[in-house]
Amino acid sequence: MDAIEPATSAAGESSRSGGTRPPRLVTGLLVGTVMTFGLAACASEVEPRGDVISGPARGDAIEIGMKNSAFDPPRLELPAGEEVHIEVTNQEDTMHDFTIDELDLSTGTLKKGATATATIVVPESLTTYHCTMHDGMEGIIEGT
Ligand SMILES: [Cu+2]
Repeated sequence: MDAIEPATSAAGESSRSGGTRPPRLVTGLLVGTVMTFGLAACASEVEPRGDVISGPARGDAIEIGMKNSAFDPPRLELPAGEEVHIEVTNQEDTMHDFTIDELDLSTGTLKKGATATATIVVPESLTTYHCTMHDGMEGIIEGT
C-alpha cells in the first residue's frame, strides 16, 4: 500500500505536461490483473474431497467416462436414498475432475487414464456433477 502512493504521485507530476491517461487508474488495473491470475492458478489443480478413493471401485459401480470434454453418460437415473459407487475414468489427454458441489465431493484432477471412485447417497432432488476446469462439462443425477 505505502509503496504505491509515492510512485503514483511522481508519475502524475511527470505526465502532467503530456496530458495522457491518469496513472492512478493504470496502477489499479495492474493490481487487479495480478490478483485474477493468482486465483486462476489456484483453481486449476483440484484436490480430492468427500468420499472418494483413487482407482476403480471394489464392487459394483456406475461407470462414467470423460472424453471430448464431456461426461459419458451425461445423465444418470439412480435410486434415491441408496448408496452407490461412481467410477470415473478420464479417457483423453485433457485433465478433468468430477465434482458434485451439493455433496462437497470431488475426485480431484484426473490425468489421462486415471480412475477414481466416488461413493454417494443418491439425493432425491436433481444433482449436477461437473468438471471445474471446463465450463459446460456437466451432467445430472436424477434420484428416482
Ligand atoms: Cu474437464
